[in-house]
Amino acid sequence: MENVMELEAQFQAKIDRGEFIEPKDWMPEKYRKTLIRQISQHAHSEIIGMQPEGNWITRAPSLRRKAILLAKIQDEAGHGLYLYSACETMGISREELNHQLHTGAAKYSSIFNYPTLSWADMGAIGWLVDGAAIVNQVSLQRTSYGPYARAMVRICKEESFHQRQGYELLLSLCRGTAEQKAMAQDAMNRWWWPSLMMFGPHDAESAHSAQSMQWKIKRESNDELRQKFIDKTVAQAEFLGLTIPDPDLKWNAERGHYDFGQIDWEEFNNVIRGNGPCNKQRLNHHVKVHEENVWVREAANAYAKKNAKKSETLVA
Ligand code: BYC
Repeated sequence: MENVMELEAQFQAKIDRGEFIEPKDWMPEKYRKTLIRQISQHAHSEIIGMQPEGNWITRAPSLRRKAILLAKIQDEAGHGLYLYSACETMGISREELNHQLHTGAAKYSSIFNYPTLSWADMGAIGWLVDGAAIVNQVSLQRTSYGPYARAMVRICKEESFHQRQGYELLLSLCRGTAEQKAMAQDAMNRWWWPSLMMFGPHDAESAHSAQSMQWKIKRESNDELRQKFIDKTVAQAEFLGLTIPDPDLKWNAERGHYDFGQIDWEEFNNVIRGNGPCNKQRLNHHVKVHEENVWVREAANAYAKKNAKKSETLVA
């Protein structure tokens, strides 16, 4: 019988060879727990992330914009479902995952605790929030856990449409009246810094990074991904004619990257501890809808049971 240390060495060697870990493979308990934490946080983010945008469906300024926004929000629901399924392959139930969200044991992305105050926010979320999410998720396409990596491939294709629709929305506003342009700038001012916070704390402060990098759950660090996002977004802001609200943002030829100002980590910590502007509203809404829709889950379970019985009878 192989001992745990041997199994762990084989597991790490497999990861080092660049192979995927699949649900039935042996894995260290901490690898399983880390992935449940990260994938469920990711899934909850997709689902909670529908709320700030859902707020604007009835107020979209045209049928075209409404159709695009609806399609995007439906995509987020789909992303949540792929991710919950990937998470369930690690031996945890959907019920337990929801329980963890409702009791605060599981987090969701800090970004969704900010309010959406104007129509331009739909553009800023698509461009900046989905833009930041793509940078992170492209990297996760090569994460070591097979079901998570494969979910990311599909999600990234849809996210790139989301990012473009947000950019196109803002471009229309920026080419419109002075008031529309000001609305776009106001959205940029409010969403820029929270978007940078999506990548998590600095590497030196990141509790999980070292282990997650060794297991190739994370392929690039929080700071590397944040820098990538900034570097590719500055020119896009310039094309829109919008000013990034950071007086310290400056090209550094020596580094080949943009330097940027201090992130307000106190604000970030406050938001992830549950005290951001909309934390309570977001969670209460999720709990309320979850309770109201208990009949849907009961009906789906009854239907599945009936079908299972039918196929049992057919086999017999
Ligand atoms: N917000 O050691 P660290 C979307 C927590 S949704 C909240 O660096 P890790 C979209 C972290 O959990 C996209 N919490 O952690 C949907 C940890 O807390 P605990 C969502 C954060 O995991 C709708 C502690 O801080 N994307 O695209 O190694 C509409 C220490 O951090 C945050 C994902 O979820 C945060 N921003 O790295 C539009 C991507 N950052 O559990 C768009 C998947 C950190 O120890 N996740 N924390 O108490 C990841 O890539 C990684 O989990 C992170 C953090 C880079 C976020």
